[in-house]
Amino acid sequence: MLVDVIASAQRTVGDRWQRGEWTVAEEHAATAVSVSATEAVARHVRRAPATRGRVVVACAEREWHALPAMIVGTALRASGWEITLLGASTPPVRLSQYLHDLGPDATAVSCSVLGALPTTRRFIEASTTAGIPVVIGGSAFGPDDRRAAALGATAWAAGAREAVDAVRSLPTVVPAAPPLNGAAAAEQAALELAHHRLVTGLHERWSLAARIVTTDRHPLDSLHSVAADVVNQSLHAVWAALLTDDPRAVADTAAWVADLLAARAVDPTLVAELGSLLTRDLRDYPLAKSLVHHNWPATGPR
Ligand code: B12
Repeated sequence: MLVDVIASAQRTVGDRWQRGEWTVAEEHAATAVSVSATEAVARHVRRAPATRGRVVVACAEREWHALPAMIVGTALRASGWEITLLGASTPPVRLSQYLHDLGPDATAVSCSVLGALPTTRRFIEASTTAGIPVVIGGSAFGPDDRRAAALGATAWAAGAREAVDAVRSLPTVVPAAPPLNGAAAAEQAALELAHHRLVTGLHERWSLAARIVTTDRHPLDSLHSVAADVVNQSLHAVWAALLTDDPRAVADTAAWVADLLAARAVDPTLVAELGSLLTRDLRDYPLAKSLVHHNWPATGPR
């Protein structure tokens, strides 16, 4: 039910927003129904006694997609684990406090957006430094365990059912996660510090800004809001590719941008234009610049 009905319905909701068929308000209304349905299932599974240990289920800071964590937490509870669900966007220091107070057998971290991968790494550090294994999942990791392994997670799983198997097979104690690739991690940290400046510059120069129409009826669905998401997501994709050594984060985000803009009848050459602007604005960050240059498809002159 959770995976086949709710998770699948939510992906349809996202596709409809992406294609411009549904407004943000419609997306929120549908998600509220899914949250209520998941809570009903969670109440039902809590009636059975917990027969295994405890798992802390959390979303890293900057991650507002709380429903995937709820679904995975409910699936774990249904298979006998006691769960503590921390909800959306939890600061790493708060996670550390919970780990200290509860001493769980495992931490499960859900991450849907690429921009929350740096804080997910901090969660992995907090958990493994305490010897507690950490299983991670969510759409920010893509289709396989490459990003999860690069971030030092103990395990990755594709879905809620697989999460149950993964938690069952975790070791009891783990060593601290190894350090990340120094040069790439340093560049990602520098990009995070410069994020506001880079976003402002891209907004000023990307021609989509000049074509913005904000409707009174649906201001949140205006091109203005979509352009803001696109610029943010594009820079976050570069962070993700740097931290996880997975350039697919950049290529996939370029494809997502192309879909999003095509559905809103935006001139397709603006996708390539954004790629060129990114390459130019990232000139002081050689690894990032090269990632965009090689992975953002040039659909027009560069
Ligand atoms: C609802 C929703 C929101 C809601 C979330 C509310 C809530 N209470 O959760 C709100 C409005 C907050 C939101 C905000 C945003 N969203 Co949003 N959102 C969605 C939507 C429609 C559904 C999310 C969901 O519930 N999915 C259902 C879950 C269950 O599916 P799942 O992620 O695949 O989870 C499965 C596996 O990944 C795995 N799994 C998940 N977690 C874990 C954890 C562990 C430990 C394990 C082992 C496994 C595991 O198991 C799950 C079940 O099988 C998705 C569409 C989509 N395709 O998911 C977009 C989507 C994720 N959002 C998107 C975007 C862009 C945003 C925003 C940036 C834009 C905006 N302005 O709205 C912000 C970012 C906020 C932030 N910083 O986090 C994009 C991301 C695009 C991309 N390429 O990364 C998507 C894909 C929409 C789209 N088609 O473009 N969003």
